[in-house]
Amino acid sequence: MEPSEAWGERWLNATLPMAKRFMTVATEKRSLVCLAADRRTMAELFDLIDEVGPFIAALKTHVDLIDDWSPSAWANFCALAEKHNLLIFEDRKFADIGKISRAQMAGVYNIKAWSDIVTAHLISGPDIVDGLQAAWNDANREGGVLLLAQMSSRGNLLSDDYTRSVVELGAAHDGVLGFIGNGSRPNELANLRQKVGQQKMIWTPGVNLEVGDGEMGQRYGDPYAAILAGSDCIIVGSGIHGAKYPKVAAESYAQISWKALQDR
Ligand code: 6AU
Repeated sequence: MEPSEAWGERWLNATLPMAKRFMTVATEKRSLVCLAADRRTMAELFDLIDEVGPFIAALKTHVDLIDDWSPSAWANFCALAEKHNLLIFEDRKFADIGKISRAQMAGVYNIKAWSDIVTAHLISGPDIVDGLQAAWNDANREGGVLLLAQMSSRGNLLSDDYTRSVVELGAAHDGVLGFIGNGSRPNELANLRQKVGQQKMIWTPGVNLEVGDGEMGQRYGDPYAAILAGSDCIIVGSGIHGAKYPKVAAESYAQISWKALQDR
């Protein structure tokens, strides 16, 4: 199947190259799953990717929680991601002013050199997106920013008014790939899709086949319902890496996500 057929309006309206790249990979792999690869050591990370790589479209990292991180190990990680045809999404949740966020894309981790996507809060205003895009530009790379419009954790401070402002500013910005929308509440996600319109993507954490409360205030909703409500990518962590058989779990999340895209 061609991505234009699988994605319909989303494909036609997308302007950022990274949006089309994601939709192409997701179509090739028949999976709208981004693995939240929250592993503490490089060895665990490599094992996990080797096991579930064929069933996912993107890898979400928190580069700063790995105990034995090194530039050479990370180069191997990037090569493994490429081998499995995976986008690399660093969930850094940038929040500072534009020029500092640009500088934070460099430093020890040098995120600008290997990330395809990063997350940012819009609390400091829209220049943060320009700062992040400038950093990718410095590295001669293309990237896309996902703005946190909602969060999955209980008691978070992202009010409806705040969400509306993030969507208004973000929808008009070329450097924005889309928004993080809360998967634990499919009705909130449907409202978000209405506000966002058809052009930008919505990526969704807080999903698990076992819906309900997770650890430390995390909440989970149903992955199929999230995509029907307008999400374009389910971000799954514990549902895959915490399963007894991660490969089997990844395969079922992939199948469910692909079916949901056909059904919506
Ligand atoms: O499936 P889990 O609960 O094991 O993992 C969820 C992953 C984690 C969080 O950092 C992330 O999703 N996340 C995010 C983002 C931006 O991805 C936003 C949010 O509101 N909630 C959330 O859990 O790696």
